[in-house]
Parts: sequence; structure tokens; C-alpha cells
Amino acid sequence: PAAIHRADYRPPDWLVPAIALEFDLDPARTVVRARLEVARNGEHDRALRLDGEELELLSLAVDGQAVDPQFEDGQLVVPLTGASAVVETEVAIRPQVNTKLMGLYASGGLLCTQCESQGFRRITWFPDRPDVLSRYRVRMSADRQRFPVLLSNGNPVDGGEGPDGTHWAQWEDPFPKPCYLFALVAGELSVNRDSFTTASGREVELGIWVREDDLAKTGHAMRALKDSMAWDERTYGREYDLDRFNIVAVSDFNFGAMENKGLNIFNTRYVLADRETASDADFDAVAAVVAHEYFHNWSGNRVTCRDWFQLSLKEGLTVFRDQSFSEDMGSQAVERIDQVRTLRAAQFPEDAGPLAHPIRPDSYIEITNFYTATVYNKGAEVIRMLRTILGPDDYRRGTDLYFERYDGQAVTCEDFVQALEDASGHDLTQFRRWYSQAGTPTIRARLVQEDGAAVLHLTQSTPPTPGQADKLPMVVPLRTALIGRESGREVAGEQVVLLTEAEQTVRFEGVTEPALLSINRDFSAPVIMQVERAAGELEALAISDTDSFARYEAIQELALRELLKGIGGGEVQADPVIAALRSTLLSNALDPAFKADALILPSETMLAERLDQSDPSVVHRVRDDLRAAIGTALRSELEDAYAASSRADPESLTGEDKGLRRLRAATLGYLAAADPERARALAAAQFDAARTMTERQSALGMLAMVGGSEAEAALGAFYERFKGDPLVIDKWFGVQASVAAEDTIERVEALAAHPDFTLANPNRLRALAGSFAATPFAFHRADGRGYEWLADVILKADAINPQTAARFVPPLGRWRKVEPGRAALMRSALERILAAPGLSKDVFEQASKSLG
Ligand code: B3K
Ligand code: ZN
Repeated sequence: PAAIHRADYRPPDWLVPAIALEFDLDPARTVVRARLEVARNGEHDRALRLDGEELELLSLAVDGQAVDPQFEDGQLVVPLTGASAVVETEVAIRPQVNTKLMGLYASGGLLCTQCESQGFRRITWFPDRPDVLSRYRVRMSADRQRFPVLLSNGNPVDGGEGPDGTHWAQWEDPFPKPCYLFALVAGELSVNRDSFTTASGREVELGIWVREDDLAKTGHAMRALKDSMAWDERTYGREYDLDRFNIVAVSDFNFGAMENKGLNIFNTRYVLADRETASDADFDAVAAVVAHEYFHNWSGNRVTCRDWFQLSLKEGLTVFRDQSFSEDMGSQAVERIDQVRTLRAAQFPEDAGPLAHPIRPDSYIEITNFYTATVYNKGAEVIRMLRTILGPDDYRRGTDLYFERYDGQAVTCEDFVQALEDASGHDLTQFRRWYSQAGTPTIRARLVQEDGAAVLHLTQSTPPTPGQADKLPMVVPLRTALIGRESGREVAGEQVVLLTEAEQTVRFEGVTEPALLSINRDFSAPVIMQVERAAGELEALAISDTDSFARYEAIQELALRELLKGIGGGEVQADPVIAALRSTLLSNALDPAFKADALILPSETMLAERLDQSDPSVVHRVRDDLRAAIGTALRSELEDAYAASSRADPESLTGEDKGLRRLRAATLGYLAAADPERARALAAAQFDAARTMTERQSALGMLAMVGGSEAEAALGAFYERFKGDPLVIDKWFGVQASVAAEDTIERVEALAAHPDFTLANPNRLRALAGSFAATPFAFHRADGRGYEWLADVILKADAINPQTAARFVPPLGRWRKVEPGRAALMRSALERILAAPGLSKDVFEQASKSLG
């Protein structure tokens, strides 16, 4: 398969200002009639070319005259003479057998669509690219019994009864949109209705559509939706623009959710939540995804992408917007720590591996592979840096200009940066490198004090990544403060140090007291910091840094330093880590969620990332030993914190109560590391008495980890209680696949044969294969059985759903970071995948690039 290059972009030859669609909906065979009003774009004599995939063409007409179809490279080629024409097609498609879950497909009795990135071509012949914007009129007809609800984008304008027990509905969307935002849903659905009045007084009817049994689980999503609508008015001045906003939940979905104009379609996982079945993390994820999709109405829909290389234009910006929303609704520090943890777990490894790409990629084989942590999460960090550099007011002026200037258009990342530049007067020339250079910069910092001043010496370098051997210096905004070693006060208040050169020094005048360097506060830049520190500095920062994130970071650094030493064969000094955690646990000033975060040591993945090569079992052992030492030394503090955390109110989702439950899980983890028997008793009791899914799930995870008859009993009880609830059964699979043990693969193989397991449901597949591959000690079993199992799953899943199958390839691509014995086994699993006949483009791209 050939790569597509960003540099080859050409504007479309033909535009489609309007399209009318008619669907005769039937899961077995749906007929789609499309009427495209096409207009020649510019001076040329090229034919109209339409994309299509798995379509049975029934008829084609131009300006009312039947035409014989011509095909070229899978496209339908329609020669046209005038400046405009009406092109009509009729096709048949088969939703029932659409296992790729792209285009129109069936899920649990519903019919629904997914078009981003290139699913619309599986519905009808169309120029399937985001820079062709059309007004949509959609008429759907279907059996009234089976499909009583018929939804599409925009507003309903008409409907009625048809022949043979059918009914129909017509919807119109007044806003021109790219076809990837088209959606329809048909089926038996119940609705949670509410309304929202916008700042300018528009009354919007809100609906969350689910299976009747799930209706009681939609309250949290509805609250989040209304909060998001109000937040976007307050924070970005963005108001909703249609009379209706609908969300539909479906169980078979390739990712989290989709921002179709006025008709968001969600994975049930990010809509449904109640105390019985959803953990605090699930509640938070529901709110964040609801907000994310809602925010796309402006950042993505009103202003969309010119081509798919610009994906971060909408995704980076929208992730940043949903992160800011979560920070405003909850605890800023705790949210930020979570964001950084995700970035380090998912994006840093990507940036350091064979699949590294800039947030605006230069080429792809299959665009679906580029919905990555780099485009999304690093993309969001880039927007955050822009806000830091411009300051909040200029940033807001910039986004206002961006939305105003480009409303209704398909634009580029460059256009966004230009709007910020124009509105603020800042020169962002060098900053643009964040869009073109891949790889995580490493910043080295050293503070020298002399003659009443402190001098900060900084250097930066970015490692080579595939296709980019040499890197230029980046613009790195580092929030920096100096903290008096004795006084604990800021002797130099926080300022943004803008590192732009390969080497740079910054002077802080009038600093006489010995000072501690607090740098990259609030994680102001997505970089790896390596600070040269004197003995005792991290220990001091861990208790005195005035920035919560930096304080967290000091504890992490302290642990990281010792763990890396241990992995390298040196002796681990547990005492400084223990002391920092003790004072954190005992502090009256810190909230429980922060304490819980501080307790979690750098992950095995993060440790492996910091080394050129490592043995996963050594990494695991060293980390586990430190956990055991901490658990033993802090036993009474941990027991106290564990006991005190039981006061969390099960009905409440405040930061305090969620924090207490998080602290409960973290302390239980340490007690288990020190004394598995004690933990088994505590976890069994916690499991039996659990009043929330948070407590139940963490107890179950702990029991599964320590094993024994209590574990089997709890797993059995959990299964029996929730066997009718697929989202909870996903947890049951996930918990067992996440046990960090060498024999987890055996359990995973058995679970893959469980009657509830299916490769066809992406949530279930992620619960088993995704959880397993994200558990390094289990996945990297020395005999390679984990790799072989994953390769088998990828190949089987590829025949069903390539997009989802390809998501499991990157863990095998980390072989360069793993000791040679396992690395060879990982490579041979990748080679076996590549040798398989009939491989999809999706898996081919990931596997071939991973072998490098
Ligand atoms: N825009 C969708 C993702 C579509 C993924 C297509 N492979 C969800 C989101 O980011 O909001
Ligand atoms: Zn998005």
C-alpha cells in the first residue's frame, strides 16, 4: 500500500454545496439514494471522482439522464461538461455484515453510522474528504416496530407513515459540513430529555438516547453536557447553534465517541454511569468525553480540517479544551497530574519509538492509525504552551479571531497559529517547530548561585525520530520559581522562562538565600527534565514546593532516581522516598487525591522509557521491592489512612470523596506489597462491604493480584452479579488481564475462550487484549507466549475489524527498549503478522513501521 503525503494536497476539483440522501433502512440490505449538487471548483477539465467502498451500485444519473458507470482506482469517474450538475446514485449496502463498524452498521438491534475518517464512502459515492462541505437533507424510512426512532443531524422537519408498516422522518442540517460529520441512528431507544438556554436566549432541546434499561444511567452525562455548554460560553464565548443536541449510546464502537453535528454517537462506556456499575474514574471519563465531543461543535465542526494531516487542529485543541474544563470543574492539580501520567504512559513511548510522528504528520498509509496520543495529547500540550506563552487574554483574543475568521471553513494548523499570531502580535515562527518535529525534547538544567544572583543554565536536545535525523531547538516555556532552602518561601516568584536556544542562561538577581530550583511547574512543557541537583534538594522540594504539580514531580523524581539505580544493579536507598511519602501521608494541608497520586511510583513503562534497554522482570522486581519497603516502613500510617478513607460518602462525587476512595486503593496496594496476607483479608472485607464500584473494583483487582480462594470467590461473585451488564463484564475481563504476574497469560488464554469473549466487540477486545498488553511484567513473559498470543489476536481481529486490530500492534513495536532475548521474540511476532496473507492496510502500516 502506498503512502499519502501532506505536501501533495490539492484543493478539490468539484464541490458539493448540497446533498439529499434517502435511506430505505434494513439491516440486511439498505438502499441509499443520493442526489449531489456538484459545482466545478476553479478552471479545469477534470472529471468528478467519487469515493466508494463495498457499495453495490444500482444506478447512476447525471442531470436526470442515466449514465454508464466508469471506475478507476476504485473511484467512480463521472465526466461532466458544465460548471455544475446534479449527480444521482442509488446503491445497496449491508449493515448487518459490516464488522468494521465504519459506515452504516448494526449494533444490538440499532442501526448507526460512523464516518470519521473515511466511513462515508461506505454509505454512498461521494468525494470523501473533509474540505468538501455540504448542506444535508436526509430522509430515512424503516420498519416502525423495529426502528421507532429515526435520528440524523440538525433539526427534524417532517415525517409520517409509509407503506407496509414503515414510517419515515426527514432531517435537515442548516450548517454545511464535511461528510465525516454525517450521522444517522435508527432503532428502539428511550430518551432522557432536558433543555439548555444559551446566553443569547436560544432554547436547545437536549436528548440522551439509550436502551430503555439504561435510562437511569444517563443523569451524569446530562449534567456534564449542560456544564459543558455553559463552560464553553464562559470560557471561549462559544454558543450552541442548533435547536437540538442529541447523544446516542451504542455498544459496538471503535473508539470513545463521535462529534457528528447535532447527533453525537457514543460508546456506551462514555455515557452510562451509576454508583452500582461505574467507578469514579468512569464517571470522570463520561464527563470528559461528553465535554470533548460537545466542544468539537466549534473546534472541529464549525471550523474543520482541510485534510487529515491537520487532525490535531481539531483534536489537540479539543483535548486541551476538555482538559481545561475538567480542571475547572474539579481539582486543578489532580487533573494535571492525571493528564501528565497519561501523556507519559502513552505519548512519550510513542515519541521515542518506531511510530513517532509530529502532531501534524507528513505522511500516512492509513489515517486511522494517526488518531494517536501524539496528535491528541501532545497536540493538547502544544495548545497549552501557546496559552502559556501568550497569556490567557491574548490566547482568548486569538481563539476568538480563529473562530470568527474561519467559521464554516476547512483549514490548517498553520491557520490556527496565524490567528493567534495576528491577534496577539507574538512571533510564533520558531514555535511552529512543535508542529513539524517529532520526539520528546530533553532539557538539562543546573542552578548556580554566586554574588547574590542565581544563574540557571539550560540546554535542550531532541533525539532523532524516523525520517528526522537532525532536530532544531524548540521554544520551551518553563514555568520556574526559586524556593528558599531554609525559608521554604519563593525567593524568586514564578515566571515563564522561554528557552529557545540549544543552550541558554537566565539570571535571577537578588537571590541571597540558597535556593531550590522548581522548574517546569504545572508541567508547562511536554519535555523530559534532567536537573542536576545537590544532595537533599529533591527531598526538600518534595515537602516544600509551592506548586502542587512540582511537588508531586519531586517525589516522582526521588523514586525514579532510586529505581533507575536499582535497575542498573545499584543499591536502592528507600529512606528518602519513604520520608517524602510519610510527610505527604501525614500532611493536613494536602487533599487525599493528591496523596494518592503521590503514592503511585513511576510506572514500569515509564521506567523502561528512561533506559536504552531493560529487562521487564528486573524493572518489575526493583519497583515491587521498593513498594514492599515503603509498605513495611509506613505500615501504620498506611493502615490509618486506609481506615480513615472509609469515611468517603458513597453517594458523593466531590473531589474529597473521590480522593478518599483513590487513597483507599493506593494504600491498600502498599499494604499488599508489604504483606499479601493482610491485604487479602482487607480486600476481601472491602469487596464484601463495597458500596461503590470504585471500592469493589479496586478490591477485586487486589484480590486477583494476590490470588487464592478469596480471589476466585470474588471473581465468581462479581461475574454472577453483573453478568447482564457488558460494561461491568469488561471490567471483569480487564481486572484479570491486568494482574502483574508471569502466569497471567494462562488466565488470558482461558478468558479468550470464555463464552462472553468476542473479537467483534471493541470494548471486550480492549478489556482483554488491551489490558494485558498494558501490563508489562505479564506481557513480557520471557518465553514470548504473551507476544504470540497478541499476534494471534491481531490477525484474527484484523479479518473482522482492521482499525481496532491495528491498535494492538504498537506494544510489540517497543522491542528496541527490551533486552535482546525478548526483543527477538517481539520481532518474530511482528514478522509473523507481516507475513500473513490478506493483511489490512491498517495492520500492515503499524507492523511494518514497528519492525523499522
Ligand atoms: N473524532 C472522533 C474520533 C474518530 C476516530 C476515527 N478513527 C472522536 C473524537 O476525537 O472526539
Ligand atoms: Zn476529538
